[in-house]
Amino acid sequence: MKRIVTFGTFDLFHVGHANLLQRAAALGDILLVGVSTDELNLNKKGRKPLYSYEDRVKIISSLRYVNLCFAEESLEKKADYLRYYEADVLVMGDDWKGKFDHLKEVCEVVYLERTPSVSTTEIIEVISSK
Ligand code: C2G
Repeated sequence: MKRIVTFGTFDLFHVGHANLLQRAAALGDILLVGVSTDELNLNKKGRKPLYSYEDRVKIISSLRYVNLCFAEESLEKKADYLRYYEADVLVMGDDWKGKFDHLKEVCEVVYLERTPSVSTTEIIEVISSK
């Protein structure tokens, strides 16, 4: 059983998120998703996501290619999460390319190409300008 782990906020869930999770799942047998908590986002981006942690987990867990969600409470704990969930592969979008190479000592690290022309930030900007 090949276990894939990925991390993200997945706020205002969109097709770029779906593509990433679907392609991550296709690399193995089980997909586990570390969903960043509201507090982590507050520290990281200076604001809480528009969708709460509970709602984001509900949406992501509803996808047929996701087996389990867990809370990502700290960016620095990635190695611990990967070991705890016995990850064979860490998958991230290529906006993170190179950032997690040090985790190659824990498991394989794969960066997948981002879906162009869609982002949570852009959706917020478009809606705010209406
Ligand atoms: N993504 C993508 N294509 C897009 C937008 C996002 O492939 N058009 C991918 C990102 O590369 C990431 C995942 O979808 O792998 C989740 O994106 P975000 O919610 O923006 O995640 P982020 O806030 O970058 O959090 O520990 C790392 C963080 O938790 C990642």
